[in-house]
Amino acid sequence: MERYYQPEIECAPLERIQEIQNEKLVKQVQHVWDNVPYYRHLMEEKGLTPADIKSIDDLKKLPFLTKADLREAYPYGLMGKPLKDCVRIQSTSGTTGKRVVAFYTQHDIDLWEECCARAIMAAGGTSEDVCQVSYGYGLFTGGPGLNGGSHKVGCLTIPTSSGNTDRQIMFIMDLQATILCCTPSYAAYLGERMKEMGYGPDDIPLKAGIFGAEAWSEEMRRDIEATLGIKAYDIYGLTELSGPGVSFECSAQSGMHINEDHFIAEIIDPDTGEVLPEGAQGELVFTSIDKEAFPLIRYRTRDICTLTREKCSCGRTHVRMTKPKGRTDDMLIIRGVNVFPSQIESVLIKQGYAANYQIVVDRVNNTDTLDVQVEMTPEMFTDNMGEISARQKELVEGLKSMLGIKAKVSLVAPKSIARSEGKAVRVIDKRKI
Ligand code: DLL
Repeated sequence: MERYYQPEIECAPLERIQEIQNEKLVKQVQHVWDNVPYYRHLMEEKGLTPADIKSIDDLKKLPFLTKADLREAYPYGLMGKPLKDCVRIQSTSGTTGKRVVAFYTQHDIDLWEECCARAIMAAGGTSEDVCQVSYGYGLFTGGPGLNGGSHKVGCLTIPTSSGNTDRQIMFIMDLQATILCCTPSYAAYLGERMKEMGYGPDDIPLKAGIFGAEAWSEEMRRDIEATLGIKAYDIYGLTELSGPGVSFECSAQSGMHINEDHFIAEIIDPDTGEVLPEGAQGELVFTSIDKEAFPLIRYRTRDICTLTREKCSCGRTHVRMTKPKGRTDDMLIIRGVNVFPSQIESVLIKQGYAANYQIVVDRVNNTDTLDVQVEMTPEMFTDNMGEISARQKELVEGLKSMLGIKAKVSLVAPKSIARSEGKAVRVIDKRKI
């Protein structure tokens, strides 16, 4: 049986959703014009005033916001409310530049937690469930977001945060946790550790996992589902817009429903900025139409995906996005060819490896090199060089046919690649261009 947190809005007819979006967009543009001089200036540069925005059809007239704007306006330049009305910040790790700091009023936090509650109920969660939140707590949005959602659903919440894997497993087993929330790479690691401890899928009380914050393949999903004996649901989000729960999967496990009463999604051509039709692949752009403290209009996420309004078997009507294929900025260009780490991962998993790998890109004598280091599973581990080189050859061929370019493959011993408790670091690009 499909469960909904707010069925009247999650299953509303498209006309109703558009009505809500029209109304909220007009209000939001006025709010930003009145309170965010940075964005007002961008509108003025285009000769726009709030009177030009009458409905979602006018959205495309508005200027984009990018990560560069967030950096320029850091820390307070995009705030829509005075400090006295804000109650929290969350922040990204800042590994690719200055951190993003997002602000929240209590209203913003309530809406964010409702989005996470929708995701938990879509994964089958009820107040009978024991929900272990193993995303990091603190500045990262994963822990606080799912924690709040879990409370709203009424689950017994175990706020383990990330790390201390054996303690995580102890809580899952002792408290009979039924829902696990963490990154997919950490879920795979927990599964690996539980297997080593002798727990099979039938011994593990979990029934569902809500995994996101990084790209993961369908093959990895099947692997995690088999090891933990669960149904694994994807969840997407970004700090700039609130955190997890911008979109989430339902029982159909076929794309993530975007919470369209809070966020308007567009797909654009990343090179020209042109809005693309439904079904086309491009960069995902969001306008937050409900946020007070950090209202972003036409924010370019750099995530690449497609949108569909095809009817979903779960009964929800909100538009679905595909799993992000990668980011415009984690797309590697190797010898002129666009390569996404997710493509490499799907070849590895198809050939029986776990998702323990690292991609090292370098430039030697002006030529790009691609070195894929992947762990053998304990079952395939051997010191028979003939066997290893046959496996390597098979991988080189699989990668060549997926990517169109040749990669060097190094098979390494089980457990030699560092595990991650949060987002996994998959790519090391040593090129200095
Ligand atoms: O990762 C929020 C989050 C926490 C989402 C927990 C889901 C679960 P940031 O650290 O700001 O926020 O990173 C946002 O992570 O633009 C995507 O590139 C990537 N990302 C997030 N969810 C997914 C997903 C959180 N399900 C950036 N699949 C986004 C692929 C994802 N990529």
